[in-house]
Amino acid sequence: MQKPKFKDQRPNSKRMRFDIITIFPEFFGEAFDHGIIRRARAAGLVEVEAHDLRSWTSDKHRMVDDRPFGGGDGMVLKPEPIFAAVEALTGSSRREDYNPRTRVVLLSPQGKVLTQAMASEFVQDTEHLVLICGRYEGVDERVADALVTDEISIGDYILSGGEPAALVLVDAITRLLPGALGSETSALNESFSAGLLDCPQYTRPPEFKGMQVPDVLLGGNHAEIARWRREAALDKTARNRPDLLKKN
Ligand code: 9D3
Repeated sequence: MQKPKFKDQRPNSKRMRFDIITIFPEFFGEAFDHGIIRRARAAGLVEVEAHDLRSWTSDKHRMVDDRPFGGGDGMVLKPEPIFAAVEALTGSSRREDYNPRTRVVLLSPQGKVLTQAMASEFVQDTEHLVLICGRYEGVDERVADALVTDEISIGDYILSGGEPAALVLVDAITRLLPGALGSETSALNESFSAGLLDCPQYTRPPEFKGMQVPDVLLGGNHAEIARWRREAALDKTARNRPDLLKKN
């Protein structure tokens, strides 16, 4: 076997395509044109496209929703346009037949709550992510049964639809792709202080409107600075996220 002459500069090269199915494609506007996501797109690490669910309707009124069987308020997204969309984007409307590196996510209040570990898992084993944005009172359950590989919520509060959640998921995943940040340094820092909130940060000026930057940060004693930061992070975590300290 031939020995490579150079180390691979991108040993964990990962790319990801996101297809978002929504009744409000214009919601996403310039959302992917800034910061890390813009740079990742420019570098060819990610592709993101929002698709209008109505383009997969075939009736005159381009209906995407209907009244719930059994009665009740509100409307339910009907299955046919969503099945057609997923079939067009993945090649199949049976999740058993997707490419193993394709996942179809339904953003819904009934989903598993998104965590950093779930975002990392998507980066590890997925290259094509199809995101279905829920709306109204819900989505016909046959979508979850036949098409969806992962049903995800972003937290315990009520949104008016899945679109903001899709943005959150694209952002959380994209910044983990190798090369999207100045990655080595930043990924390292995140595991370094895992389980605690970040410590407070200050920049110039050292006094602003009578408020002082802590003296220890202005001196050069790096051991003292490290100890101050650890304690400040613990203090902030105890006050704002006591749940993080009760774990482990
Ligand atoms: C659980 C609330 N439902 C009771 C009748 C109604 C309902 C509220 C909001 C049904 C759908 C929605 C729209 N929300 C989402 O599609 C959604 C969501 C959310 O509301 N919170 C957190 N994560 C997500 S991901 C998608």
